[in-house]
Amino acid sequence: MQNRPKQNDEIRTTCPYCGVGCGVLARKKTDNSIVVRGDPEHPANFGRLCSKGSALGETTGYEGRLLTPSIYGERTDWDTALDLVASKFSEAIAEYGPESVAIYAAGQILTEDYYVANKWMKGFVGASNIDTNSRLCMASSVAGHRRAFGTDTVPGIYEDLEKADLITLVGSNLAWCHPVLYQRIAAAKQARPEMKVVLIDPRRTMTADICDLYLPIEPNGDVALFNGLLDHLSLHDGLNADYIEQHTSGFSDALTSAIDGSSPSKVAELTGLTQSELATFYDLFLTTEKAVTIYSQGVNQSCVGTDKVNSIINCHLATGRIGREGMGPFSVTGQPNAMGGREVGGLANLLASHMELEREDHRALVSEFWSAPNLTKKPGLKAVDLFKAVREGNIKALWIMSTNPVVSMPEADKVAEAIQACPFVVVSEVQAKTDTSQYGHVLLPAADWGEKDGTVTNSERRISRQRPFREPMGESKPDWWHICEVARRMGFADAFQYETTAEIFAEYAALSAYGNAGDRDFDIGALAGIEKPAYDALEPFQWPRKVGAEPSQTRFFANGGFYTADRKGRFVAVHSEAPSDRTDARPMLLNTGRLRDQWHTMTRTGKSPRLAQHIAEPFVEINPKDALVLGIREAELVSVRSDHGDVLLRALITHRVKKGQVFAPFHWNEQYASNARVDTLVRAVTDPFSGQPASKSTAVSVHFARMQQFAFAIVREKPDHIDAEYWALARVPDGWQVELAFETMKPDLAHFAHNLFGLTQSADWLEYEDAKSGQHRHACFQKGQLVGILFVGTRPVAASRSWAAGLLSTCFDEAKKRHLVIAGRAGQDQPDPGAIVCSCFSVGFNQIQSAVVKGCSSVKAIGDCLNAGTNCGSCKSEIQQAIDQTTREAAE
Ligand SMILES: Nc1nc2c(c(=O)[nH]1)N[C@H]1C(S)=C(S)[C@@H](COP(=O)(O)OP(=O)(O)OC[C@H]3O[C@@H](n4cnc5c(=O)[nH]c(N)nc54)[C@H](O)[C@@H]3O)O[C@H]1N2
Ligand SMILES: Nc1nc2c(c(=O)[nH]1)N[C@H]1C(S)=C(S)[C@@H](COP(=O)(O)OP(=O)(O)OC[C@H]3O[C@@H](n4cnc5c(=O)[nH]c(N)nc54)[C@H](O)[C@@H]3O)O[C@H]1N2
Ligand code: SF4
Ligand SMILES: [Mo]
Repeated sequence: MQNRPKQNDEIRTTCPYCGVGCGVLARKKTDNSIVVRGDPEHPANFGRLCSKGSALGETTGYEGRLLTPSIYGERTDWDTALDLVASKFSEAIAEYGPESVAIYAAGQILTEDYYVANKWMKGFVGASNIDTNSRLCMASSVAGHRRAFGTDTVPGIYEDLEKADLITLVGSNLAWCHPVLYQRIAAAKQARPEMKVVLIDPRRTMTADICDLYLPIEPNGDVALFNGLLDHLSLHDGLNADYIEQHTSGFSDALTSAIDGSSPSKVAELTGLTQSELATFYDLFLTTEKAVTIYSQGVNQSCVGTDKVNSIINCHLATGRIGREGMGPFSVTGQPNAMGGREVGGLANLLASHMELEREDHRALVSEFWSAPNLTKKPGLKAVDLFKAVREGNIKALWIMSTNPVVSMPEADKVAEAIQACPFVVVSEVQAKTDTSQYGHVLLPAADWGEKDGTVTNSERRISRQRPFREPMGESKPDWWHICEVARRMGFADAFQYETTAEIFAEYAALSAYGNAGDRDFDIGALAGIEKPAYDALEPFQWPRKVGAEPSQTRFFANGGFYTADRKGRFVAVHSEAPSDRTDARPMLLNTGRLRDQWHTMTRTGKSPRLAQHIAEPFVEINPKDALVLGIREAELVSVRSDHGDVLLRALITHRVKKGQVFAPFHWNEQYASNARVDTLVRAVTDPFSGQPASKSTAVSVHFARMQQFAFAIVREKPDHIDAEYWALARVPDGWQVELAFETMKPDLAHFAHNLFGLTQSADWLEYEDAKSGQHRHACFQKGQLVGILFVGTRPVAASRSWAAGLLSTCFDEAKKRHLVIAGRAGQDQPDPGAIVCSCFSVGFNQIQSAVVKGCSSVKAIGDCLNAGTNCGSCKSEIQQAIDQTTREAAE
């Protein structure tokens, strides 16, 4: 009885965020709020949770939820909405053919949702226009795996990360993006300090904290780096000739191609690394048998993403370091169910259960199994092409499910235009207003995490249950139900008669074993026909799990057995050059990615005050040398422009990025900032094999954005409309924080404050002005509470944000107190904790610095003294950095 579905009053479920797939114990309290903790028995996390997982309780409330279906903005009932969707899709198919409709979904729906969506589109609509945000995420890994292994499979398991003697992280900010895996590696390294960690990333991220060697590679220098490694292995007797001979094909072509492009000087040029840095890394890899190479979006999101993947896999095949304990290439998946999506064939070029769309025998099997009259025969449109087709008017009905493409797709303004131009758009969402849902003609409310029921697969092929712990809010229904109801109304009732997700899973498991004589690795036939009680009690397990098999750890390819026609693994000859679009007019390269405490387009994490504390504003990292040339000072605003759009961001001047490069997170959307959708800049150039966009390298120019006034406000109510050239909103306890800037002096600040605070009743207003410095303050109180406070100056406002946010919970019955707030130096009587480092205990940089000065010189000592880093531990590397910085500054 390891993983009971319930533990007293706690429900065992799985985190809805990243692909680590941590087990969560969730409990609903009598006031309906949710308390979570890590599941000590879940094999992904053994009780750990990161900052996002720990804050789940703050994000599951009613606020902002989509609660009822609507048509053209008018509330309606389910039957009317579903009838309309079914008839519009049917009409489009009848008039323009099955390829005139499409669905764009996400790795955040559950396997059961994914399975029926895929069955509906590929089996019954009869086209393959179902693509998902996995195209922006894992497609290059999928393509690279399929080229090398003949199947899309991650060969290793998490334990390998702990057992390895060398971990190489390529284009992965594991500390922030897969924090629990990072913590598992950190713990293993602490126990075995001889374990070495290498980071390969153009930008020095927090992940560097754990590393013995950091290689600041040139963007897209990865293929050259790994080609150089293959050459080095062959020159220094590092090959596993037996493995190459017995289990692989194509070695000599791959080596020739590697040698052609990788003279030492060429590698140094393309990677931007010194000969000595290269030699150190190459020798480490050469001499360390137990080597794991973890890679993520710095590899996948590139116009040479698939080649990058294969350049890494080539080195593992050449050394036979694959599928054995502590060894292997390891693509870490982003989303909670990116893997499940791949398994059900949730991309436009895949069929279900690792069957291939191109193979007639596979199509015949699926068609027979589904009794599908109309099985698709050819691949459909991949995400970027799909939205192009929408824009060109070729898609007449589009269904967007669980993704926010107006924020996350490259050339996002064109995507917005496309959706607006589409004759019929359905959006299945949990939030009432997103940048995408605002263009939906029909909105279908979806059950959210904690309400929905099904399975997800994590990065190590482990299938875990997401279990509900409360009823769906309002009239929301799970996504699989949306699809099945539409399918039934389109005349496919027999194939979509499911009452529960258990029935869907049982069918899916049966399909995985159907006609599978061992030529498909994805086989969970042991669960075919599973009944609901057993499904409800299902423990996390790794696939494959064939009929008769017990759950066990599984690895692939240690002894060959690939899924190619000759069962051999394939080396792929890859070439090193990656074209850049930099020009004189757009001389800098924009890199994009993630922050520790935000998730994607912020629709969930944006609700959490605790998470917003970490970084509350959209920003762009600029190297100090570039900032100097561009005349940009810290905290000023900059306009970042590409050939596709422009955004306005706060400048963060830092050595983390190299000269000529800038980095911006892609999280902010129109709900949280005036103009910070970074994907409006990103070019829609894709990898030729995977169709994955190159989201990490767009040529841009950066310009100082002159502002005459800057402001900062704390308000109790979310402002409806903000009349400022720049604004960014962040959640604080009991209200909102607003950063503002104006191109021209606001003539009437009192009026502006009135609008911002959204005040309708009489209240007590206070004003302060220092004409000499140009500083103004406006505060408004009602019934002894602050309604809002606005600080204005001609330079970025230096008031302590956490002090100001705390004013919302301060009692202002005394007039003196009110006057002090408006006239005193902001936060003068309070120590300013500084930028928040530990979100769990709200501990700031300044507090850590003063503890260091008082003698706390280790992360543990800081934890003992301030509690920082002692809950989820996601901030440990930042604490270490604060210690290092303080110690360095003291020595200078
Ligand atoms: N906190 C948080 N965690 C998340 C998510 C989130 O939104 N927030 N999202 C989840 C999802 S869906 C995903 S896909 C993962 C992504 O996880 P990661 O891939 O780790 O995250 P990114 O920040 O997108 O990119 C990783 C790194 O690639 C580097 N990079 C850019 N160009 C190159 C290059 O040419 N070569 C190399 N070697 N590196 C390069 C970037 O500088 C960046 O630091 O995170 C998951 N986890
Ligand atoms: N520039 C740049 N762009 C990127 C990336 C990058 O690194 N750089 N990374 C890319 C990657 S790897 C990814 S994965 C994407 C992520 O991009 P998106 O998928 O667009 O991001 P999310 O914010 O996760 O969007 C999920 C949406 O579904 C809703 N939702 C949540 N749960 C459910 C549910 O159960 N059912 C339904 N129907 N709706 C739900 C949420 O409210 C939200 O609006 O972004 C990509 N875009
Ligand atoms: S590492 Fe964090 S975000 Fe990822 S699954 Fe675990 S708790 Fe969730
Ligand atoms: Mo992703």
